Amino acid sequence: IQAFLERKHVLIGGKRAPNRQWKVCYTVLCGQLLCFFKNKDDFGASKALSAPIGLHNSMCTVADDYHKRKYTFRLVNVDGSEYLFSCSTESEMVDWVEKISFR
Ligand code: I3P
Repeated sequence: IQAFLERKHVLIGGKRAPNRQWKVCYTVLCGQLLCFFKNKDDFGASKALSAPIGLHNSMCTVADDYHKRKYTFRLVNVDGSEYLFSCSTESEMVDWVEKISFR
């Protein structure tokens, strides 16, 4: 699964992330990693935008307590980092949550 998603870094190691801006990322689920690129061409060229997120022991759920955006899911990692991802449609969000959870 791969698509443009908006990403917000909420926590780093359990602490408030300094840069909390939403950022558009071409996001690719690749095995145990969630990888980020500027666009599809950069994905093709393996030119990453930022470090991937390791999904081993991570938890992915619909962020139904976040009301500022629709179709947002949350990814919480064992290392205490937390991210929000905003999708375009509900079905897209459900698809990401299922694929990340049952990868
Ligand atoms: C952040 C930006 C985010 C916002 C975040 C702000 O400010 O406006 O959109 O998250 O709020 O800190 P800046 O652009 O100056 O980095 P939300 O969209 O979720 O409100 P937060 O600090 O309450 O997470």
